[in-house]
Amino acid sequence: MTGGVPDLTEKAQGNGPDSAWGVGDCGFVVAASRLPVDQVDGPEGQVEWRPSPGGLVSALEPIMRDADGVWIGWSGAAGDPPQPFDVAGMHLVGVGLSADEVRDYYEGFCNATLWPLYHDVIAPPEFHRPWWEAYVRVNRRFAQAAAQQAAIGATVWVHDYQLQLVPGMLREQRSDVRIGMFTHIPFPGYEIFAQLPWRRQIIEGLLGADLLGFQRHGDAANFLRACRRTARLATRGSLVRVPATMSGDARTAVAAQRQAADVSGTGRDVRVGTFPISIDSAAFEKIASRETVRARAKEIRHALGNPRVVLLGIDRLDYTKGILHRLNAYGELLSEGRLTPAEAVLVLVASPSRERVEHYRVLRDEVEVTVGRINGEHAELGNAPIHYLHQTYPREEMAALYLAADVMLVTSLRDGMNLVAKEYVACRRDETGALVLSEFTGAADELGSALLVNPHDIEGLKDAIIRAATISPGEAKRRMRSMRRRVREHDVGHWAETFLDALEQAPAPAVLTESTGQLSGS
Ligand code: GDG
Repeated sequence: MTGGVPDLTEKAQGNGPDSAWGVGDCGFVVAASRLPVDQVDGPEGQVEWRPSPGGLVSALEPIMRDADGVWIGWSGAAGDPPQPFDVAGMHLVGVGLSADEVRDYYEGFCNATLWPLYHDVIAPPEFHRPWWEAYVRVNRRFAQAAAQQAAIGATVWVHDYQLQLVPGMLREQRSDVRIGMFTHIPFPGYEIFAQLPWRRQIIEGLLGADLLGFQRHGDAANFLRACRRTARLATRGSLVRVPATMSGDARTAVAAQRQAADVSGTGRDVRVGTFPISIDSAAFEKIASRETVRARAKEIRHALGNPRVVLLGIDRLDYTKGILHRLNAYGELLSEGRLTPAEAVLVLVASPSRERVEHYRVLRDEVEVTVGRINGEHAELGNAPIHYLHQTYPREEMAALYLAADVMLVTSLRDGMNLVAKEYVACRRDETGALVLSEFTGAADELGSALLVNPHDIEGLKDAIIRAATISPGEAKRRMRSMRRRVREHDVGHWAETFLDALEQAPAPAVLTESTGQLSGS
């Protein structure tokens, strides 16, 4: 296949539907925890849906339209799901979550167990059996919805850590479908992953896919190691060759490194690859070149007092993003007089996120106390060194902020990719600006011309901020040019295309020759 659209005429050889859940008529199905829409109030108070801005939607929208695909997801509100509906040429099918499931599955197992565990336990993960039970229940509901939509021989693309059991559950019911799974967040080292009481079930669930995609080689390697360790712990399990690793990016010419591991006893080949996600670079560039957006960027600088250097951080307010490390480094630079509030201003956009989860509430308090302390110590009347915005902005305003900023600060302690770094680069059409980028982001693998930092090393971070704030136009241009080339050529369309191409090349779905061979005894 070329062009990223699955060949929907292909049918699995000799595989009748063996599903108690039924069979649909859709050749391409996406399952992601959220539907790609936001609910808004219509003019007469009626419910309306608007496509939510985001890279995944813009990458998949054309593919969904060409393939007449269906997107399965949760609307974001507790209660019954909406009836299937169409938005922007996409067919959307809602999966409902009760209020208890929002608490136990979404806020609990997804955001207070898996999220901290997969981000190297920056916050301690919590393990609760009722949360796990809700995770199993909701994953089964998603798998069932996918089975009911997928035609015989369909391609099903499952997304992220919220749905790791879906590939295995779907495979049990539908041996005819081709299943791809992409994990947007890191996959942790085995010593951390092994803490999870349900690690074996997660590995089994993931191995239901034909192709598993990760952001970085390290994530894929961690997953393979978890497979091998899980297999070793199993008391039985027939010989299988899984998984084979491959590179999702042919142009980087990383040779496919085939590995064999006796893992699951499923009798199927599973492939594992690295597919770094990206943004719709052309769309960002276009927004950033609009006259209104450029004028807004000037207005922002003016509102900040036209300082010599505008520094910018934009993140969801999440403990993985290293917001406190960034604040501490900036605060020390002010205390030491290496930066003054008159010459440098930090704009800190921290969009509200997961506000009902305890760690997020604590983090918000810590960030706000720290901002208050730094501003209290260093502000002059009418001249605050930090402009803190706990708000969400339209994409145009984001682009204007990117244009207004001389220095972009991305200081994540752990981040699957970090799209903000790529968005900043895409907006800098005049090749100015400097990106300070944590080496613990997936983006650091691709944007080697950024000023790479270890955010735990506050002295190193301070030096990098000063270096970025005083960079020569020539050096900034050289660095930005090379990053822009990468982001332009490897956009989100390229990502989706390479993943779907690789999925199509995975061995054809086969009738299982033996039992699904559950691993046992971890
Ligand atoms: C996960 C992984 C991986 C933020 N505030 C506003 C807003 N945003 C947009 C940004 C960017 C997106 O949200 C955030 O993406 P990141 O990649 O930075 O981070 P996560 O949300 O943690 O995403 C991450 C990603 O999945 C994709 O695989 O890169 O590692 O953690 O696009 O622009 N957008 C608007 N207003 C805001 O106020 N419009």
